[in-house]
Amino acid sequence: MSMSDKYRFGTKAIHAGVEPDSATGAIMTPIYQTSTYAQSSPGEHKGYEYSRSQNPTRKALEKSIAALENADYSHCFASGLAAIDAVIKTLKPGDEVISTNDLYGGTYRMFTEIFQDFGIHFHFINMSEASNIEKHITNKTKLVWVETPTNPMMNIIDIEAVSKITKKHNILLCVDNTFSTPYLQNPLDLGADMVMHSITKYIAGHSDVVMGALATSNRKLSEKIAFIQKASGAVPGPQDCFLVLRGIKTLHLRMQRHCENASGVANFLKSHPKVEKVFWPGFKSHPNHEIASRQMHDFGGMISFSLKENTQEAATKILKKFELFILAESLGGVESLSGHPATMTHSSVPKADRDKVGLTDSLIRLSVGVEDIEDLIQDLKQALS
Ligand code: P1T
Repeated sequence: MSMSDKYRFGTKAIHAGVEPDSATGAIMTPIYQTSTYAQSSPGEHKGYEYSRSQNPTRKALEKSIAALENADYSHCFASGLAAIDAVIKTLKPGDEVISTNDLYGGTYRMFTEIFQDFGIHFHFINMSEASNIEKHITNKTKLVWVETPTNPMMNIIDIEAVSKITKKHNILLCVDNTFSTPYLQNPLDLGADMVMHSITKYIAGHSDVVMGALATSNRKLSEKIAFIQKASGAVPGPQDCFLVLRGIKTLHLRMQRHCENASGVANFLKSHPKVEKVFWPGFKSHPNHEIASRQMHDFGGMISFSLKENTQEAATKILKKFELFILAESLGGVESLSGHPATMTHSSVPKADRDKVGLTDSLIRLSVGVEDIEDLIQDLKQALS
């Protein structure tokens, strides 16, 4: 029986992939800071030849992530974008991808400014209604790219409904699960073929690592990804793998508090007179609240909100006044962060496209950390006053 079948999430977070070191009994996975491995005779070795291909610290992490996502295989990359890059490299010129139209700006930039030039075509569409996908499918469609909740509008996409469509048409479905984390949502259990993470965020959890991962139970797909990982070479170093292994041990505890605090922050913002709209899937009024309640265990730690005074200046004023919500790119660390998507994370998305999805100039994104909620509310009160 595998770790995934036998244990619940918190137990897997602490134990999956990790065994006492065979040489010393060390409880924590050693940092195998080595680029290469001795061979007793050409081709005779202990399963490790060169650290771009395999490294024991990375292997422990890959096993852990596979267990958390109920996957058979996982592969780690030097960043979230490097993981996405590997997925798109499984395609060929002429292939088409259907992607959600509201997604991390860096993913959009890679799709439109790198891979489009290699002859891969991307259709960015609204996936709030999964059935909308079907009308964009052609015989060249090879991949559907889903991010849910989306960055930064917190739209929810019905993974199970999308997977029914992709299965019917024999198309691969990959879900960027960064905002949800495997604690809140397991896309493979809902029918996706592959799940992608910016490990940089909640999984590492302490804003000290940049890393990405893919997980799948499709052996052929895993072999393709392993080949690209080795042949393109965007692998993480063992020190970073160690830090992520440590971070994962508290993923379930951190996520509980992130969700609790985000709920408090969302409800505070909703009743504030300067706030126009709060984007958070936990509200019954969120258009896909019912789907979020079904496919996620809770609603996560990310919130966006717009202001009645819809200008960049109004947003900047608030962002500069925050004491705890530090103004910075990224999300998912223990500390609260704030961001201005229009000029920061999503500046590479053209303004017309930003406007289409509601990413207005006054939109502020919060990554709600695990501090004391009273202090976070106090910080919001003073910044909005
Ligand atoms: O930064 P990196 O580890 O390469 O991951 C890229 C990425 C992929 N997918 C999602 C949903 C993401 O949010 C990100 C990175 N996002 C930020 C840096 C940000 O501030 O939104």
